[in-house]
Amino acid sequence: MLLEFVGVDFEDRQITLEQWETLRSTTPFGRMPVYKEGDLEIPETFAIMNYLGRKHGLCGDNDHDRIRSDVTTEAWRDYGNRVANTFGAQSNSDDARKRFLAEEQPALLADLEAYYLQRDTTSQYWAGASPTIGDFAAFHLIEGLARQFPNVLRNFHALESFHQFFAAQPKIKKYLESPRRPSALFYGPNGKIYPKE
Ligand SMILES: N[C@@H](CCC(=O)N[C@@H](CS)C(=O)NCC(=O)O)C(=O)O
Repeated sequence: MLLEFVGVDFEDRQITLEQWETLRSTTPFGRMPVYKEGDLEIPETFAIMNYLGRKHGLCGDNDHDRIRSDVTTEAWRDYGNRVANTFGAQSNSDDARKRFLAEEQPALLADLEAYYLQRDTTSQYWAGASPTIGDFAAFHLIEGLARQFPNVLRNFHALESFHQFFAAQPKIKKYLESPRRPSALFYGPNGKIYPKE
């Protein structure tokens, strides 16, 4: 999404699980994603985002905005990890999943929204007056949330409004409407993590 936004030509090389068995040992940590550009090979999502952010001016214009962008990125990443741990682990009971949706998720989203509302700018970006990688991290997770649990965002008007604002950025809008967009942000046969059917 970040590469689409800055308008760089790239190949999104998605692979099958079968191909992964052979490729795994060729990656630095046995994990995807890996970003390649000439001789550069960067593992770790946020190292990749930071590299692209620095290269394309999406890391904030001053320390204040840089910090807000990083905090936004990390806080949404934590939220994403909680979702993945709750729904990804086979061992989790249905009760644990229901509890996450009823209690933990609303509390996490309330904190994230409170942080968003603390910004000292009239722009709708998370950090300063222009886009930063924090916006991409936030949008990625909010977009997943909107697909999974469409009703939840209705309780978080500021997050919902950011979601609409960012989705309407011309480059993002074009990407979201294109076949280049992956069909599932999370996993499951219908792109749903819960309920699975
Ligand atoms: N910290 C890494 C985590 C990467 C990661 O866990 N990737 C998973 C997919 S989301 C993976 O490659 N799993 C395949 C495997 O472990 O074989 C990042 O943020 O990029």
